[in-house]
Amino acid sequence: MLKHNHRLALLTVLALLTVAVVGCTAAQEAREGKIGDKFNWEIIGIEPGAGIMKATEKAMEEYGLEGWTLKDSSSAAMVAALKSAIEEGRWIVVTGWTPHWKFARWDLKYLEDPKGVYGGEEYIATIVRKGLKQDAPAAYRMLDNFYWQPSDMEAVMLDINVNGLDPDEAAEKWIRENRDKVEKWFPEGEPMGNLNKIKLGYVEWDSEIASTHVVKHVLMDIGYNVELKAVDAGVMWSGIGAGQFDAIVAAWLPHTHGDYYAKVKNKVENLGPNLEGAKIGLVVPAYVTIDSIEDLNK
Ligand code: PBE
Repeated sequence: MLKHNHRLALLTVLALLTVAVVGCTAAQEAREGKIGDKFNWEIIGIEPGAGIMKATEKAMEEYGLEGWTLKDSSSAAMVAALKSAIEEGRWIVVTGWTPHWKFARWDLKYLEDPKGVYGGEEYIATIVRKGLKQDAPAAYRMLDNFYWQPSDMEAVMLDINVNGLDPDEAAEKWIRENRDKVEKWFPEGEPMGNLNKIKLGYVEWDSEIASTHVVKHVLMDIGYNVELKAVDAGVMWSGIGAGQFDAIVAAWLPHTHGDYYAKVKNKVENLGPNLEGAKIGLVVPAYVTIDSIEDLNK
């Protein structure tokens, strides 16, 4: 009886293995000779909570990218993967966004998105907790006034990521060199208020490292103590909603962080764009000879 059972078990295992192997071969055949081979069937992503990751999952569905995986990593690891692929002339596709210093460093292009999954032009907004206006009127006014150009943000990012400055040095340097712009952000006559320490939440995306450090140093120039807290995207949004942060300058709207924003909308105050002309999408080196996300299926 025992023997019989053993044989049955063995046969079942064999049968399952055969199904698995045949299945694998079918999947392999479906992928054979396709463009995905040139990319190792991988899209190099960033931190799991980023809006661009959710958008990319949706894009993979809508463009029918079967057999592809979206690799979680970090913004720094994504850039490292891009760098080594370019050094070796390999094909690579990454989740990318503008403003970002990588476009100044390498010759890159966005893949066209004819289905509009990535949502077109974005702006980055400043969001504060309710009550900040009363607690720290001068800080509130500065945050409300904060507005700059993609080229400004890129200059700070380049100093950090290419010229080797640390984020505080890069922010101070930019402020020194752009006094005319920064003076327009200063509060005019508003009192400091009762709160002397301003807490800013942010995510360690290169763009947000740059903006948050610049705002930190301007608030310090006005006379506040400033604490920065690096968290992931979900915590940044729940934190501003719960009033654990006084402000964030990293709200990518209307699309990228649209669902995060919807959840806290009624609990926060939106001070509007601090930068316009932002964008997210899939990015490849210019030498990659395809132009559209649709081509990833060829
Ligand atoms: N990013 C940079 C973020 C917003 C800022 C595009 C990586 C995101 O996808 O959530």
